Parts: sequence; C-alpha cells; structure tokens
Amino acid sequence: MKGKVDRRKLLKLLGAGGFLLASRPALAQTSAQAEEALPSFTGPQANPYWNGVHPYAVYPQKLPLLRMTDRPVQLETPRHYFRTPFTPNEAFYVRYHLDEIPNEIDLSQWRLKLEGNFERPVELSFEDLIRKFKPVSIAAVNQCSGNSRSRFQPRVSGGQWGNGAMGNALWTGVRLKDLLDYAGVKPGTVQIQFEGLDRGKGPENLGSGRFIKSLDLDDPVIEETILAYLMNGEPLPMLNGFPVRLVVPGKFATYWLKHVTWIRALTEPDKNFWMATAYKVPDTPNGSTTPEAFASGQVKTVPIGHFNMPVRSFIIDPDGSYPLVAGLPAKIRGIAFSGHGKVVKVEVSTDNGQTWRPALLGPDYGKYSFRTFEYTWRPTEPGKHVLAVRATDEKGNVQPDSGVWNPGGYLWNKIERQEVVVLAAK
Ligand SMILES: Nc1nc2c(c(=O)[nH]1)N[C@H]1C(S)=C(S)[C@@H](COP(=O)(O)O)O[C@H]1N2
Ligand SMILES: [Mo]
Repeated sequence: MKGKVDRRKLLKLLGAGGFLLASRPALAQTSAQAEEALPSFTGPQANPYWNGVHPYAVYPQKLPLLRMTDRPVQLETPRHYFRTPFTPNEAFYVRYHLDEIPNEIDLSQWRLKLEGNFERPVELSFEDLIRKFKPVSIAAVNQCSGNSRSRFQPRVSGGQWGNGAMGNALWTGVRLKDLLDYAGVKPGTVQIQFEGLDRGKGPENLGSGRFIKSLDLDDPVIEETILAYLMNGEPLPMLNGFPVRLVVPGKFATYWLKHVTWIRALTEPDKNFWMATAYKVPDTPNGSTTPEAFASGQVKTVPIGHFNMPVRSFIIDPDGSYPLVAGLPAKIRGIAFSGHGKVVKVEVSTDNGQTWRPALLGPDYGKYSFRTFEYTWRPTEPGKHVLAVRATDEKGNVQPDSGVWNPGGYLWNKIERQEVVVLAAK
C-alpha cells in the first residue's frame, strides 16, 4: 500500500462493510458496480437544504448557529437541535431588524413603563414584575413569519431562511392581562403597543428606527399573551430579549417583542412602518396570491397578526446524511405544531406522499408547543426513497402539498420531504 492505494485491498481493510462502502461513494467502485454510479445521498441534489445555506458563527450565550446576517444579527438553528421538543436556549434562533442591540442591561435601572390611555400609568422594576404578579408558564413555538422563505417559487426578497427560524420553549412570566388591569385600560383603547430597546436605521428610506408592534385589544390572544422573564426555566439570553419579551401563543414571532420596555394603550390603530407597511399578507384564506395578481395592485393585504401560524411538521431524522439498511428498522422522527391548536395527528409517507401511515405522537406539552412524533419504518427495497410528513391539528387543518406565494415570503407550510438511500443488506 505504498504510494498508490489498491482499492480492492483498501475495501478489504475497511471490511467492505455496507456502511463504510456507502459512506465513501468514491471508493465504492467494485467491479459489479463500476458501470453504474451509486445513488448519492449527500449534496444539494439528494438532500435539499433543510437549513439555509449560512456559515456557523458563535455569539454570546449561543452555541455555533447558522449566521444569515450580522447587522442585524440573524442566526438560524441547525436541524439537529429539533430532536427534542424544547429547543435549548443556547441553540435558539435569533432575529433582529435593527443593528444596535442591547448587550448589557442594568436591572437596577431598568423599568417597564405602561403609558398612554391608562387610568394609572406606571413604572415597574424587574423585582416588581417577579414579586407583585403571579407567574404563569406556557410552552409555545416562536416561529419567524419568514421561516422557510428560501423555498418560495418564484423567489422573494428578504432573509433566505431554511427551516430553522423557529424554536419551542417553556416561557414563564406575567400575564399581559394582569399588567393591563394593574394600570387600568381606559375606554377608547383599540390597541396595545410594545417597544423594546434596540435601535437602528431600519430599511433604507422607509423604516422606523425603532421596532414597534401592536396587538388589537379585542384579539382573544391578549388573554394568553405573557411578558416572559424565564425561557426553559432560565433568564432569557440577551439575544432572545432579556430581561422580558412578549410571548404571543399561536402568532408569528414578529409580535413577540424582545427587551420590552414600553407598553402603550393606543386610541388609534398603530400606523408605524412595522405595522402598516411591513408584515402585511394577502387577505386570502391562506395568505397566498400570485406574482401576477400582486403586481396588478388589486390584492388587499392585512397585518400578519390576522393569521395564526398554519400547521407544520418536520422530519428531523433521518436527515439524508447517512444510509438506511434494508431489513433493519429505521426510526423516522420529528416535530409538529400549529398556531390553531393541538396537533392531533402526524402521518408519515415512505413513498413520496402516495400512501400515509399514522406516526406515534410524543407527550402533549400544551396546544402551542412542538409535539414530537416517531414512526418505525422497515425498508425492504434498496435505492432512493422519498419520505414525507403531514400534520393535522384539532381544528382539522391539514398541511397542503403545495406552497403558498406572497411577496413577503410568509406562512410557508407545504408538506416536507426527505430523500434517503437504503442499502441492500446482501
Ligand atoms: N425588540 C425586538 N423584538 C423583536 C424583533 C426585533 O427586531 N426587535 N424581531 C421580531 C421577529 S420578526 C422575530 S422572528 C422574533 C425572533 O425572536 P428570537 O430572536 O428570540 O428568536 O423576535 C421578534 N421580536
Ligand atoms: Mo420574524
């Protein structure tokens, strides 16, 4: 084995075991197979990117995450962190709109201000929040409106997220309703507005230099919204909104304001850029339209807050980076969620969506949480196979097998697929 490697000998040395053989496709040119390339299970053709195509980067309080942009900071969570129903804080994705973000906050100085149309405008210290109000906890998925935007056809502008702009956590904090009652919402209030500590120029010539969002006072979600100071039982990482952030169960994360410092009772609907211009979607049942219809200027749009997150499910394992073996069990595992209520069914297909079998559901952590699923498949046919997964929620919403289209790149929930290679056992 000096200099030139004899492939046959090398294969023998490697034991010619199916796995090694297959995980080194370049070496697998045995005489029988020399004429035909083995199916490839790596690379873009066979394994369409689950995550966006971004390099790993390390930020304070974070494990290496996939960095989409640095100013503003936008980090995507790698696929394997979704093997568990709760996403670790240090792996939780990060999204900002503005580049000046707080990197330290002195809690002895920090105050939450409730101002505007309240009976008793108040300033609360962090200690007031944790001592004066009853803590409540809720498991809820935080998903960016633009999660999976890179799937859109035709492409739309905006951050080209893969599927990792989402995460699930157990959020603990104060009910928004308790704070509103404490300050006393005066008649005539139509919206509650939230503002955090981040600043910046915003989109060129358009934007507000402050990220501000408002919820309609008569939206039932007001009852479920909390101002969270714990995430999975620990203080929030700075990049996820320390010291407190809004948790708006079932709604897209654009409403989940970070570093909340001002809460205002408004007597007029909020006309700021982030409400009136950004985050608008076609007023159709699934927020979808066509590029042609949109270009005609006839499509009416509404704030994305008019929608709850559509039902979705994801295959986390297998991820296409390793082969399965015919005759041996393969566990197909993943997560599902819906902003409309509890996930009641997850079905798996091992024939590209032609036939479906129910998966086993994991524990129910509450209707807004990720729910894990598992399905044991015993492949018999070697070669390429396409797995698919489809979830149904308690309201009867089922994932469609077609993608939506809107110019913002929002509300994607098409059935997910994963190509896998099955090796012959003999
Ligand atoms: N203060 C502040 N809060 C914010 C934002 C922001 O830019 N600034 N972005 C929102 C959007 S669009 C998303 S997707 C989520 C992301 O939450 P995360 O960074 O904790 O994952 O924060 C929301 N809250
Ligand atoms: Mo977002």
